[in-house]
Amino acid sequence: MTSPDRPTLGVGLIGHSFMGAAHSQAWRTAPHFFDLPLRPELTVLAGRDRERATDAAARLGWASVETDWRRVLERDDVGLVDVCTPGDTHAEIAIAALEAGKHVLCEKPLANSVAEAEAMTEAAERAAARGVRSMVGFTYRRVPAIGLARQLVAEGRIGQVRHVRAQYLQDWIADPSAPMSWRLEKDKAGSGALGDIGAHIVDLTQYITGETVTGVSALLETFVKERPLPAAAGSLSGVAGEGTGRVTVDDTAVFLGRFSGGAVATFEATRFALGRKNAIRIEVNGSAGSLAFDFEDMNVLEFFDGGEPAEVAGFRRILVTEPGHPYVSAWWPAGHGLGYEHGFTHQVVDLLTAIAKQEDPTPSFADGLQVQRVLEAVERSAAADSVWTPVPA
Ligand code: SOE
Repeated sequence: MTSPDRPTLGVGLIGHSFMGAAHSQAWRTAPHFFDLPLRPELTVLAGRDRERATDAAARLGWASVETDWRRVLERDDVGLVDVCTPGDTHAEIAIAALEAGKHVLCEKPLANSVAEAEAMTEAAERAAARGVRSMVGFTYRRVPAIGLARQLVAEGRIGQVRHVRAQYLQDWIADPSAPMSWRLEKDKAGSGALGDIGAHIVDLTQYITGETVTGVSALLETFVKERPLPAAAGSLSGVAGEGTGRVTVDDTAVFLGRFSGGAVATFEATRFALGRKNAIRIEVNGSAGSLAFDFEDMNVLEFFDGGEPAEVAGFRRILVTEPGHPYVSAWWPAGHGLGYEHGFTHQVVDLLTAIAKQEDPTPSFADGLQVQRVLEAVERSAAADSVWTPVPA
């Protein structure tokens, strides 16, 4: 619990859909479970449509509403801007906020292109020199089992990393009659499964291994090229109405990669894996052991210790709910487990702690830019078909 006499930090949230709601619960909850050096205040929520924004503010706990994000930046009672809008607006909002002296938390992927991510990183570096901090929201880093996996790799418990196997599997658009959304429009989202969920597994595998992806060979595919337009006016898709709209992003991204420490990797991101809802599956095989994680069983990390006698060796399920595990001591007694929303709460805790210590939080915008470079390399590789070898009929 955060003491009421801690200094406050006014937060301005831009966007109030799925991510806006997830971030709102984090800002609300964090001070009740963690002893924070700064007490966040849910000062203002911004959304273009006043009625919808007012309704969201009431539902999510925000004290006031603006319909233009620029007004949020002008307010003296806002010290931090939380960007939860589609990717096409990240660069403009985040750069303006940093220039206005506001700390920034920006949803992933950082931007829609490497050029935008570079401009954001430069702005972040200029701002950091003035004590203004920024972070990109690769939230899953804050799942306790992921934190433990990184710790075990760093301690050498699996030896040298040889294989990285990563999948992010969802199925919410497997049905061809699922409607258009901004996430299926390239000019809004930048890319499809690649940027939306592939970005997470690129970041997570780099975070766990402490290495970076140095090259890729990729395939992208769009299975359903036209979808019904959503009926609702004011939808973020910007294409609401009758008839169909064109899907301009990938439905799936599959790629091979090499890591800086010599490991080889396979990545798969799809929203067409029927039956898989939010399966982030990561397996890392090293010279001395292996680790495996699946977000659909997110309180568990599987560990194989290659040093054990073969007769008794085997993957063991570590229930990552002990007070000694990352973040867990603030929550429930051992065995009671955490959920999707806790990662967002931990993100806020780490961000506020770094701001109070006058340190740069991670993942930084530079980390977001590096992931953006991997995404762009995947797109270039897929477009070039450079290593694709057709099989003769
Ligand atoms: C949609 O695919 C989505 O909401 C992603 O955008 C999020 O980053 C992920 O946490 C869940 O799925």
